[in-house]
Amino acid sequence: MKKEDVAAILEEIGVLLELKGENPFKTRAYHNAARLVKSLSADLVDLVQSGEIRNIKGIGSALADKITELVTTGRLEYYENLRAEFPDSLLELLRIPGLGPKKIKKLYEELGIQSIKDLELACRKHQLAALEGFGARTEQKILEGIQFIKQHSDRHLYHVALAAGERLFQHVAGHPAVIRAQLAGSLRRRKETVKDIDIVASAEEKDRDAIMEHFTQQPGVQTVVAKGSTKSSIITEEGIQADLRIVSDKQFPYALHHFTGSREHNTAMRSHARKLGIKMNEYGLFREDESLIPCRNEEEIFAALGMDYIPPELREDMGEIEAALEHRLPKLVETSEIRGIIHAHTTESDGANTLEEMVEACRKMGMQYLGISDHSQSVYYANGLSVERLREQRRRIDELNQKYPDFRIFHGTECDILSDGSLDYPDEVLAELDFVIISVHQKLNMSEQEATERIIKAMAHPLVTILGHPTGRLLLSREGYPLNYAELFAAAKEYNVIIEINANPHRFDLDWRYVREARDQGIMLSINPDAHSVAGLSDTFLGVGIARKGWLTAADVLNTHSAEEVEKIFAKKKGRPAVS
Ligand code: DGT
Ligand code: CA
Ligand code: ZN
Repeated sequence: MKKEDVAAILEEIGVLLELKGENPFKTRAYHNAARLVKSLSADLVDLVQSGEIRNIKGIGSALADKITELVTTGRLEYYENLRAEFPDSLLELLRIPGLGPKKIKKLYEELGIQSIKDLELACRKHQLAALEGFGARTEQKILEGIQFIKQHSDRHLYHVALAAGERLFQHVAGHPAVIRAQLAGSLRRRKETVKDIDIVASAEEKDRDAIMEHFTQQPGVQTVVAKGSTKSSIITEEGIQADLRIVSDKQFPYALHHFTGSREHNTAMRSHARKLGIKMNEYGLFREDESLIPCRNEEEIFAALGMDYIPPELREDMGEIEAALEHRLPKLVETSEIRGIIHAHTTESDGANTLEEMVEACRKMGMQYLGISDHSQSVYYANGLSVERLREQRRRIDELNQKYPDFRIFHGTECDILSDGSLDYPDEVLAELDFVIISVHQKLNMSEQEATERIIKAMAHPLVTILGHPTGRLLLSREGYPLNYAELFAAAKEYNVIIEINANPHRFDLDWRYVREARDQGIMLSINPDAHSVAGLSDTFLGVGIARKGWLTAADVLNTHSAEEVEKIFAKKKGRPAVS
């Protein structure tokens, strides 16, 4: 059993105990253990076999027993018994924004609500309004939440689809008769969410059935939806549909371009081609006499239409065709250009790894610097740092900076924007830090005007360096608060505030559709993982995809700059010269 699976079960036990109304210490122990297990760098099986699992801080002996049972037998009786106490569909309710175990318990016990369907009906009959702690407004919010879930239930987060897509792609590409293969569709365009996985491959006609057999019979296939010699569809064990299309090798570039999309890009490409007297479709580029314009790869397709190569991320019909014709596409930022990581949490607040572990991991990744930003004092549920603890952290960071002259740790904070737009530490404390990220975590329920005013007021504070996750959205589960982007960007420009592209795949916030506008206004962006563990640091690279979709070059991104340059940018904001 993988540590992710163990962690998921521990997490679920925590929730089930909350549904039972167990005491908060007990439930929290499970949630904490789940986080700990997920972030373990050592192999869980080794830890269990050596008994070392018992020495890990935060895992008591009862928990160690349960983890051992899970890892060695693949089952846990305690968990199975707990699950049996509630209907399976009850846990679905957790996906609705604003509904935690406490509220669900009440709905279940007092109204007998067991599923999303029950809940929707109860809201429509206004049965919730009568319950203590609920009201007409809650009913409305819940209905909106259900609507949101329905709209998004057929989509998947990018990183989940990518993991499945990579595995399927490798499997297909590994077949000896496959000539070329590539991931296409929204995954290749690095969209923030993905409906289904598209793979395009080329092979001789005689080999296609065998390749399709290889595709549909592989391990980890839940259902075979369709099987033909040019197209097959399966559903993976993650519940994601994947389509494989096989074409001749001559056709491959055209098919790859077509199935990469987007639909809107394809339509615009076709109408441009038409102006040149060329017909374009998934089978080829054709002159007026129906003869094929031969292209060996996508580059040659664009060249045949008088365009520079358009990277897949830009194929959204947002001006890329005109730019490619006029040779003014940007040189998009690349993963290899990332030189440091900003926005990381440690065990001091709600991170799973210590400061030292985060630094060590960052150095191993070949980074030059790390910007630590734990939560601020009023975020009690994430163990936000008091002023004393923040200063103590500073001392430890200074020591580590001494120890590693070739690496730079910047000391910052993810400081809460309080409901009135003020910040969560006094000015003299903020002034001691190298950088200040500001974020909204509490009272997210705001109108566009309220949210915009609150954030702009906070950005106006002279010590603010970066605006964190600007809308607070959680992809596929929570819509962010609405913002007036024109006003937001004007303020960021005026107050010289960098805007974060939060690279956590649940957020990807700022949305790429606005990234380009921010850049055009002269605002710098920073690709930040918001890492809560060592593993989370590499989310930075997922964020590069979003930056690319936002047309960013390396120069537009804070953390492609050297440690010295970043120090200067931070110091300038504070109106004083860099120290070193
Ligand atoms: P999604 O929804 O995340 O799966 O997004 P895509 O872009 O992967 O969409 P999908 O899987 O329906 O189709 C893959 C690509 O194939 C799409 O981006 C463009 C192309 N395509 C599919 N159907 C059509 C169509 O009816 N017209 C055009 N022009 N292109 C299409
Ligand atoms: Ca797709
Ligand atoms: Zn945050």
